[in-house]
Amino acid sequence: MSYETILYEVAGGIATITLNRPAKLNAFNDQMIGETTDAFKAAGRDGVVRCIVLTGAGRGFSSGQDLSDFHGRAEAVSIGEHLRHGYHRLIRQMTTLEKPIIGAINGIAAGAGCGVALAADIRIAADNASFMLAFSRVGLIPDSGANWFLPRLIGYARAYEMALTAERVPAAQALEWGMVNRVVPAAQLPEITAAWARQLADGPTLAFGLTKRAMNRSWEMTLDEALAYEAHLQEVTGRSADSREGVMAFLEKREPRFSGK
Ligand code: LHQ
Repeated sequence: MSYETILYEVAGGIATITLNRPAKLNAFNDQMIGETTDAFKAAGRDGVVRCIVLTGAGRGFSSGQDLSDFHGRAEAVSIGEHLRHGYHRLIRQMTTLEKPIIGAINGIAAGAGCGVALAADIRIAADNASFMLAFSRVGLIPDSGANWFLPRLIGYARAYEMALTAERVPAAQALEWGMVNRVVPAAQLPEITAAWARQLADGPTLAFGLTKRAMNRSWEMTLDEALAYEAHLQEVTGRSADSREGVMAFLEKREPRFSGK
């Protein structure tokens, strides 16, 4: 696959997608939205891939919509259509991809870049990274799923405050609020992300994927519905090779060797 705005690499069962427009802090133009969506689709379809890492090149994760790109056609383009055909496809591709996605947040994640960061399953942030709902600075409401993800992660009052102030939330604050899973020294972000990705890629991928599905669907379910759905999915994992291997490994007092199936 050849991309121009992102880098896509698969090694050792880990797909790494690097947003690669560093001169603009990896602002999203149409091509980068499309290529990132395509890369997630490819990672989902590739049976070899068992974990995906999303990060940014240079000093930013992503500064959101490329405003210079959009400005020129703002009169002609419907923002709603732009979202529906662009960011929404990307966000859905990420949330329905049944493999763990790690967001390695290497710098600022602003606007739609913040929404995309929040669509990852877990986030490891560099200690100099930050999150910013920049939208109100340009007279917009948060989009790219931020209105959905953020109140669930950090609660309504903090999420709304972020939208109102459009101020940067530093990594340490994001950790305290529950927006990220870990904060690490910036220089160690690649190595710590790689170690975590390795661990996930060696795990029971089917179970990891169905856990993601069960947790994401739980938001729209009653407890009874969620219990029924869990039982349904557990029928699948319970018959899997990795479940057999996990039980055997326990009984034989050794580490499991999961195949992902
Ligand atoms: C940029 C950008 C950028 C272009 C930095 N675009 N060039 C959806 C649908 C449709 C329409 C609109 O929006 C949306 C969703 C959204 O995402 S709305 C929110 C869009 N994003 C923003 O409003 C953030 C704009 N950027 C900033 O406020 C700052 O750049 C931040 C706070 C992210 C970083 O500040 P600094 O670290 O001081 O960096 P910088 O501002 O110097 O940026 C570096 C370069 O990147 C600079 O270019 P230059 O040629 O002067 O070096 C910026 O112009 C460029 N850049 N963000 N979104």
